[in-house]
Amino acid sequence: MTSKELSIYDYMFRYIIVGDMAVGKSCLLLQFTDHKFRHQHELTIGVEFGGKTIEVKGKNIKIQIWDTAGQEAFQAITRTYYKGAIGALLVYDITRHETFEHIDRWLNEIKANGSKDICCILIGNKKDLEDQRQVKFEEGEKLAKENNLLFLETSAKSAENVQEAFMQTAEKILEQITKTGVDPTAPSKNVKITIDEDEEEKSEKKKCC
Ligand SMILES: Nc1nc2c(ncn2[C@@H]2O[C@H](COP(=O)(O)OP(=O)(O)O)[C@@H](O)[C@H]2O)c(=O)[nH]1
Ligand SMILES: [Mg+2]
Repeated sequence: MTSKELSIYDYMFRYIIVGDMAVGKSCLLLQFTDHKFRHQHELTIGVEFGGKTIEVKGKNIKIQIWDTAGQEAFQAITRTYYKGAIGALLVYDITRHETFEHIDRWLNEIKANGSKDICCILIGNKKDLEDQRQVKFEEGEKLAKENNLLFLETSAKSAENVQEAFMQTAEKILEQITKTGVDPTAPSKNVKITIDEDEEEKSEKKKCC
């Protein structure tokens, strides 16, 4: 554990990463936390975690990230995964247009299962593979605007915009907290890792950001 991780933090933000299989979710997480890139696509069953403390506007913010770790293949992500998350990275692969077409579906999942305060960023990953691009920058930008999402194109390989994606989201969450005076990340609202089958608010549709 580094000294930075041990330092006291002002807020803890839990993020989730969603998107089709192999768009680079786990690589984005690894690049953010460890500044590393892995070439192999690893399928892990369950949920993977990553965390790092960053400084945003003078505040120490511990970002804890949950990764779907392969469950996206079976569309079996449980509601527990979404509960208590205040940030969401919606990832598609700029070299596979179908992954972009599925963003709507992921957005609906977040709206149906996530908190109404969740702040979402749309991410077009694999920006380094420009010669294989199937999704134009403008397409991503337009979808983000329509749904009130932040937007960035990233490369988990070259690290371009990876830190920024987490930073920009944290900044927006912090802004929201400052504006409303309500801290939606207060410990009582955070979800512990338990099987939670309650049906409260199930049918309620929620807005993203
Ligand atoms: N060129 C390139 N390859 C990437 C990038 N991000 C991920 N990959 C590759 O895409 C594959 C899937 O990545 P992974 O993070 O496991 O995807 P996940 O299923 O969404 O978690 C792996 O082979 C990675 O090496 C990127 O930004 N650029
Ligand atoms: Mg993965």
